[in-house]
Amino acid sequence: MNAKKLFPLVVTVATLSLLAACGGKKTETSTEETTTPSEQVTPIDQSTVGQVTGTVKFEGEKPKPKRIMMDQDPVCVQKHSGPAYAEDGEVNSDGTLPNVFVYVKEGADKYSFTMPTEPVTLDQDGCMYKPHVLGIMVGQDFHVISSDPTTHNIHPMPANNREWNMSQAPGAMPIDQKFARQEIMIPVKCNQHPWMRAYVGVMKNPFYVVTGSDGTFALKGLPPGDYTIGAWTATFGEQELKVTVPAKGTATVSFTFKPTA
Ligand SMILES: [Cu+2]
Repeated sequence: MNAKKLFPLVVTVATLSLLAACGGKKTETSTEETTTPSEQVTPIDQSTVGQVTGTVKFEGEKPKPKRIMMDQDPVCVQKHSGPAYAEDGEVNSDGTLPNVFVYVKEGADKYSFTMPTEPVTLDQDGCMYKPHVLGIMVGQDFHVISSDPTTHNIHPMPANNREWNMSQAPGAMPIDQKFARQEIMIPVKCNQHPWMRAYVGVMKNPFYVVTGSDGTFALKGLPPGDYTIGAWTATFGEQELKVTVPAKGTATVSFTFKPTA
């Protein structure tokens, strides 16, 4: 009888130490003898997963597109057949928003995830970042390339990760970096071309997506349960909504942003 009572206690203590390890410093390695960390997270049952789908809308007067003047670098100008415009503040013609980072903000911490082996690529093309907004997992390879015959300087400006900036001359090797901690969002600038801007969402879970020209999103493969879904925009602020994902089902939510004062 005593042995039976002891067992749950051991599991509880082990779980707490794992939570502590995940919450902050990663330098500690668990020396827990009774169980290994991989046994303490909830595996995802792929036969019951559902999804969250929706649309990000915009209501009110659309901001005027902001013209970018690239005159300081003729190489940048030559890559554009007409005027270039900033992507921040853009509204799709159907009244939805592109470049919104939609992600599972709360509810996924108890699961374990496989790190994608393929890198996330950020290209510099026409002195613009492509893509403008992107998601990446903690520890995943961030692969920066240039399609421009001019020198760029990639400079992420994190609040919760190591800051770095590196120059990339024409024909130089790609730059490969990683982000060690979750952060929504890290702005990236170019020290050579002040208009260049990208945003990187670094996530512990793989449930994130960036809206495109139709403003829709789908977060797939979610175990049934309660989640907080976040929607981040560079210009119109952030929102969050709570949803319940049914087993094998779909929860539908929409976000509506308004012009900022
Ligand atoms: Cu640049």
